[in-house]
Amino acid sequence: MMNAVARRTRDALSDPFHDEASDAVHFHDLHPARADMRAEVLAGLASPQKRIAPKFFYDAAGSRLFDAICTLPEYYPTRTEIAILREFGAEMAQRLGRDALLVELGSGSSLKIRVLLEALRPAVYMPVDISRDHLLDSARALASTFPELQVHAVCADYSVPFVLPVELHDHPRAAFFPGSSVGNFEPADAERFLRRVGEMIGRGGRLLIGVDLVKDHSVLNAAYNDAAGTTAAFNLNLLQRINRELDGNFDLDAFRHEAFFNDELSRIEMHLISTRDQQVRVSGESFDFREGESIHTECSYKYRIEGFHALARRAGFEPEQVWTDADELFSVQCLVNRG
Ligand code: AVI
Repeated sequence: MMNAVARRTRDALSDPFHDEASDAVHFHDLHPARADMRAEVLAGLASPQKRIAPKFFYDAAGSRLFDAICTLPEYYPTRTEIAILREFGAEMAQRLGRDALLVELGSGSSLKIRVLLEALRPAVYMPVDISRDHLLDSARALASTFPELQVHAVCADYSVPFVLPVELHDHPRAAFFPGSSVGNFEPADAERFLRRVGEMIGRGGRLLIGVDLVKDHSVLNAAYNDAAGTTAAFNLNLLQRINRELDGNFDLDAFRHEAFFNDELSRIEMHLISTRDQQVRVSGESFDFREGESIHTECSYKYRIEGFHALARRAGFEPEQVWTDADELFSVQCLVNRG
């Protein structure tokens, strides 16, 4: 088992830390600002519609629960996207071109890119993730499976602008953003985000992006209300995290998970509903809840292909190709930056 704390030496070329645990991994720490969880949570609980941002789901327990969600029978996005990547990987590779500088945004365990790497053969794979240790472990594991691959792991918050720490002028640039994480942005924020990705990959750069599609509401509702209660546990874990990290006293038995498809806004909404009138203290401040009152914790937008194309065009991209499964549950789309 590798040491979780990397031993690092300086690399003369691009000034990353060269990870001695794996010859092929270069580590660039852009020192992402830590979210001010206390200020954000207190402001969210004080607003008329109480809210907590979904980025706070992902502490260690939340990340484990999310991994479990991805394997649930009702949660179709992960397995459907992987099947699309498997089936059409060669075509995707043709679109993106070999020998690219391939940036993966929010790479997590780098599981999906494994399906594509054989066909893609990028010059450099650059996973970007905010979670330093997880990023390093995944980058090392990947480098040991693909010993020829140069891996430049970048610890950064991809949701805010950052400059690529490695420039490869002779190689095309491409980005990979799977999982329909774009659906967790408000559409205006998704557009801003895509525009920034466009700036990062430059004119002519290609983005391969996973986008979840509008479908039968019963399928959508089941995916966020699984029978095993894993999504409920994931949602409620937020309150446990606040109790632990922000000296809160949420009674987890006095809140329940609720998720539903909001047809008008084309999004799944997740909420935590207070099951009684109560007062909760967080970081020394009090918040009153009425019975039935909600904390809005997540939006997961679902797109029609034309709708997503319109959004991509507003962000300076031209859609090139769309791959879907036979039931059109999920799509992987190739966009080229015209900006
Ligand atoms: C990470 N994201 C794309 C997931 C989604 O489906 O919106 C998060 C999630 N929330 C509940 N289940 C999964």
